[in-house]
Amino acid sequence: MWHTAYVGTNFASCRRSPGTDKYASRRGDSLNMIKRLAVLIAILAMVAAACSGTSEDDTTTTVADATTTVAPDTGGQTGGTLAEVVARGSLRCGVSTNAIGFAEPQDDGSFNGFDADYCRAVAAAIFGDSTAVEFVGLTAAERFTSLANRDVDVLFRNTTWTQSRDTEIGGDFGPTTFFDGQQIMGKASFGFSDSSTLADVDGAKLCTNAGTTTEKNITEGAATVGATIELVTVEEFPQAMEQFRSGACDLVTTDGSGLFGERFAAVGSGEIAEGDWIIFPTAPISKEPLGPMYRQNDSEWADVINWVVFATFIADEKDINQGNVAAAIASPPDPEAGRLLGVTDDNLQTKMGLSADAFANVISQVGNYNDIYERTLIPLGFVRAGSPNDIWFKGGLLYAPPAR
Ligand SMILES: N[C@@H](CCC(=O)N[C@@H](CS)C(=O)NCC(=O)O)C(=O)O
Repeated sequence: MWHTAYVGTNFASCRRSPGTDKYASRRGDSLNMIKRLAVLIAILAMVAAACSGTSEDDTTTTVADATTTVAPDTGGQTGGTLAEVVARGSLRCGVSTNAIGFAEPQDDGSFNGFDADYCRAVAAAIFGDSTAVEFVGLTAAERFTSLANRDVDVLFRNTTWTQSRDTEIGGDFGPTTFFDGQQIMGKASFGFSDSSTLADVDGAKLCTNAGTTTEKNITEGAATVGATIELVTVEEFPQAMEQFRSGACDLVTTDGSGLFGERFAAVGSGEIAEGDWIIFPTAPISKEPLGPMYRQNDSEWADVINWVVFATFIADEKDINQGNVAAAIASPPDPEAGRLLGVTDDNLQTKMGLSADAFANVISQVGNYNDIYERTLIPLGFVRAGSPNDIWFKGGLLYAPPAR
């Protein structure tokens, strides 16, 4: 039954391949018409091949092909996303449908959370208005197709940077915004404890969402330690939690951040007591560097996304935050801060198609990395100090090139 849900997604991605229409509308001359026909034939062949299979790898191939063939031919490194976003007047940002602390849907259609705030930061940089965002909640399985089809401009969607996503899927990745790792959650009443290991999943039924690194890690990991598991994949992670709650699944697995968020909410609502749900193993079973993903070969857009993220890191390094940024603009604490905030003659941000004060707007409207983390994750009990998500000179992995 669950497999059917996944297959449904696979076919949906095939149906959307009429993204070729977009390709057609972007090209006008006869030479391009010939190229278009050739591409169309190639796409039809690819679609036929992709639709004949049901594995995630097949889905992947479809997305990769859509990306590389549908992208407008701009003859270089500009995929046109910045111009498209500016013309539209808002950013279309792909986020999770519901990930506690990262992308929580609100009544007005917006989302709150760490990833959602990075969408707002990009909008603040481009428009000077952090509210100029159209949030698009996406399941894990549909996110890459959505990006390839230009339904969204960027993904801030708990997306792990992997080799195949960076290459055959047709994406590029910006700086990692959250260093994560996959873990498993079980019930203490079933005998799980903080010292439980991956081998302890032997014989268990595990739930997770489809189209993720999670599925592959647990399958490989369990096999490596000789554990036999039954893996149930659902479309959205909250459905996996329902199965876990009802006992239909013994265990759930995803990025540790997702499990901590779910457990925190369940304790907070009084559903469970502290200690009822155990997250293990203590050392995650995978590396999950989460960050922005956008279409490949769009260097101009990549610069914007990357430097918005770097700006939040650099401001954090200098302790320039939402509360004191006005003072820093009036009197920059050092020359680099002046450049970052757009108050020197360098006008660095204008070199990437933004206004000089683009990053000043990011910091004043959304905040630096620490502001974002404190607003969205600290309330859920996440600890930043001493984690990989701390700034490099405090022992973490966050490191930005100089604003020069
Ligand atoms: N980081 C992994 C997993 C991403 C993922 O789907 N995570 C879950 C748990 S945090 C999620 O986003 N759930 C929200 C949803 O399904 O909308 C990946 O990129 O494949």
